[in-house]
Amino acid sequence: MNLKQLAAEKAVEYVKDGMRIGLGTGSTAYWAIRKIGERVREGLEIQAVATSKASEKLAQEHGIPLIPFAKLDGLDLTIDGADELDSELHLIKGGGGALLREKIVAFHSKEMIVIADESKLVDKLGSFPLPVEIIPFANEWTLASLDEISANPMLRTEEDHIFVTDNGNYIADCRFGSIDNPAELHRKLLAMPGVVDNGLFIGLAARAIIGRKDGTVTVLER
Ligand code: DER
Repeated sequence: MNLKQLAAEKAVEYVKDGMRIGLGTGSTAYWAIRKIGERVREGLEIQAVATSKASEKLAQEHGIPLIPFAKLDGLDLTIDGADELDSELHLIKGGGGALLREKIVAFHSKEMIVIADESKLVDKLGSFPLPVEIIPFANEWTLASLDEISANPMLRTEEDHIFVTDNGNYIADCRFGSIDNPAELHRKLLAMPGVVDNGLFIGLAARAIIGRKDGTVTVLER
């Protein structure tokens, strides 16, 4: 079993009958969706929403019942990965380009459990470029605004074209270097016209489940 699978399957132990679940996005969340699908086939009764078109497709393939947002007023638990997490469970997410839907789903969940292999643990956020979702309109000016705050933004591309998120937006991968105050940077970015959201998840995750190289799993709590 790989470290991502180890963490993901431990997190799925927190899923109980009757829960409304947010399904994350990425290669770690993949294992959680697989395991939830297995338990659904064994009789687990849950309702779920997905944080990306890719996870929606995966959930359907695994027989997980997806419910329209209009029929739910929130979620009990979201299980999702991260690109980096620090000791206060501040996260950088968005490596897979799903940060906006992931943040909305996490925000409306009673609990968010982060799942990761131990390589994602950092003392300070910022080694991983911070994904910032921006609208296409005047993106050149938004990129210039990001550059003015030392973001060193790079518009994300996929093969030979600009990467477009599930929401029709672009992603600027920003290299701030070590981020001393993630909460302050998060606020500064949200105030910038043209920026939709960013990959800093502050105060959303209460628990992290980490797969360790020695085959153990540790649970970190804020
Ligand atoms: O795009 C995302 O936010 C993903 O959750 C990402 O941060 C983690 O992806 P991984 O599990 O494939 O490393």
